Parts: sequence; structure tokens; C-alpha cells
Amino acid sequence: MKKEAFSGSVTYMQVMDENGVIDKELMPNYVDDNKILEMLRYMVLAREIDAKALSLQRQGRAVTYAPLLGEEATQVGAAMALRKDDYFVPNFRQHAVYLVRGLPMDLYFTYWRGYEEAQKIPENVKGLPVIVPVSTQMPHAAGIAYAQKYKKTGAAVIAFVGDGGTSEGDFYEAINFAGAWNIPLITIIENNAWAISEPTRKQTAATTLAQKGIAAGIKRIIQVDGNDVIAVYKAVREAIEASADGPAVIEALTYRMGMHTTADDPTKYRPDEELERWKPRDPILRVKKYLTAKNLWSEDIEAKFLEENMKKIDDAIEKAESFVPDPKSMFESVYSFMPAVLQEEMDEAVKENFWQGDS
Ligand SMILES: Cc1ncc(C[n+]2csc(CCOP(=O)(O)OP(=O)(O)O)c2C)c(N)n1
Ligand SMILES: [Mg+2]
Repeated sequence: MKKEAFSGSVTYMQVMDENGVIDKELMPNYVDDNKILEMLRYMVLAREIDAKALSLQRQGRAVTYAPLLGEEATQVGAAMALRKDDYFVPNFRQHAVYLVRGLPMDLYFTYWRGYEEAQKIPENVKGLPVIVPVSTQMPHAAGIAYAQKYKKTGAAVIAFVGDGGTSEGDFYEAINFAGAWNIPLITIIENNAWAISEPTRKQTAATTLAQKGIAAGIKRIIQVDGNDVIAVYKAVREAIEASADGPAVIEALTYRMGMHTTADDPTKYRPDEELERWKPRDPILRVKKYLTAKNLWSEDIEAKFLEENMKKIDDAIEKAESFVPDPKSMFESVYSFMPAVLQEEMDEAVKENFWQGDS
């Protein structure tokens, strides 16, 4: 005897298309024009800060930086869906999530100057620090989500992972744990089409990355247009609302319009035509079209908005650049306590003032 033991499928959702036209049937009643305006403001500001960080790096005023250009909708849509007590777990590219969650901007620039001190994320931001080892954030996120269930806090956790990150063991372990323990973990696969120079089609033979969640027994699985801020917001908000019943996997199809990091040159491996094809699908463009048609946005409004914010950005950079690190912190932050052997090394380093070099 043979019978079907299992079947599964993945739905794709887009609410606002490239021309700013809304699918009325899918448009949630909790999104009005004010909400869309707020989404646009965050996306425009995130792009501005991103450009600033890139420019600082090019001037030697910041260390290696991973731009978010093109991925604003995935990050802003997801972050805006969070409730006050929900947590987020980023990797290294989710600058807009920190922005929406209210991380003081100077901490952001201080970190990108290379100072880990700025990674003490304020409690109310409810987020983890930047993490570079690919996918290692996923088991942490699963652990935090398990803790919410165990402590009955009602909070959910959203965790970001790249397309490349979904090839890692840590990713599978985390989603397997989430399925088996039915925890409030919402995994957002920020599929930006590339993992450095590796395109997604070479990364996996799977048709979608969302379907990986099916194998983990996760019921709430969806693929969304990651350049459609409303679709991302809706998918994440609904997953959060349902998180007491279990985990979700949301694949957001977006595109990394810039370089992987400032240490990368995509022109070496990425055809120009591909970038050109994605330009009309820019996540900011479609929202501007929609709001401009309603007289809620214009070039003047944008110029004024950016001017107002430029002062905040410049002040934050000034504060970040006046930060003087305490070299002792590199010893103090290794363990929760100070082992004797490390104490000895620190005392010696202080005595010899070794970080002053020969100057
Ligand atoms: C465990 C591990 N392997 C390799 C690297 C080097 N590395 C940094 S980012 C990256 C690609 C990540 O791609 P993806 O998950 O798609 O995220 P994206 O950079 O596109 O946002 C790699 C291989 C690393 N940081 N950690
Ligand atoms: Mg990627």
C-alpha cells in the first residue's frame, strides 16, 4: 500500500505592487495612510543613515560596514510589527530594526567605529547586539523564545537570518527546536538574493527558503515580497498575534542593492543587468508613488524631513566620535566574572600602558 504521507506548499503574498497599487482584498484594516507615512519616514531615514555610515567608512571614520540599501521594507515592516515587550535578534545588517526600536543613534555610530561598548543595548530596545558569525544568532533566539514560553510572558521573538544563513546547521537546529517545543519564535529569512558572492540559486536546490520551516513542523509559513513594507508588516504582525500558538517562518524576498560589506566589490561577480532589473522594485519608490498620489508626500516634504533629521544624525556622529574607550573593557567583557589569570594580564597591560604603543 502506498499513500501520501505528507504534502506542503508555500504561499507568496504582496499587498502593494511596484506601482504603489494596493491589493484591496489583502490590505489589513489596521494599516491606514498615517501608518504608511510612518513606514516611509523610517525607510527614508534608514537609507539616509546607511549612506552616512558608508560615507564615514570611506573616509576612514568607521570600520567594515554592511549596508542595508534595498532591504529597508523587510526591516522596517518587521520592526514596526513588534509590540513593546517583544524581542528582536538581528545578524549584522538590520540597522533599520534598531532605528525603529529606538536605539540611541550615537550608539549605532559608535559601534561602527569599532567599539563594542556601544553594543550594550538599552533594555527598552529589547534587542540583541550585532552578531557576525552566520546564523549563530538563531539558537540564541530560540532560547529567548523558549524562555518567554517557560516564564509565560506572552512576548514573541523575531529573529533575522540571511538566505546564506539558512544553509547553516544553527538555522536548522533553531527551527527544529521551535517546531518541537512550539515556542513563540518568528524567523524572518531576509532573502536578499546573495550571500556575499554566492547567489541563492547556487546556495540551495529548494524552490523557496520558507519551505525549510515545513520540515521542522512549523505551521505558519509564508513567503512575502520583502520590498513591500505592508506585506512584511502584515505577515509579521499576524505571526506575532498567533505566536502563543507556535512559531512561524517568513521568507522576505528582497534584494541587496549595494555591496555585501564595505570590504566587497559586487561588480566583480554580479551582472549589472540584475541590479537594473531590481531598481524599479525599490521598496521606497512604490510607497512614495502611493503617498504622492494622495498628496501626502512630495520632494519638498522629503527635503524638509531629511533636513530635520540631518541635525540629529550629525549630533549622533559627533557624540560617537568623541567617545573615548576604556581599553580595560576588552578584558572585562570576556567573562561574567574576572578570572585571576585575566586580571593579571589586565594589571600588567595597565601598568605598561601597552595600548599607547610607541607614541
Ligand atoms: C559561520 C560563518 N561563516 C562565514 C562567514 C563569512 N560571512 C559573513 S556574511 C556571509 C554571507 C551571509 O549571507 P546571508 O546569510 O545571505 O546574509 P547577507 O550578508 O546577504 O545579509 C559570510 C559567508 C561568517 N561570518 N560566519
Ligand atoms: Mg543574503
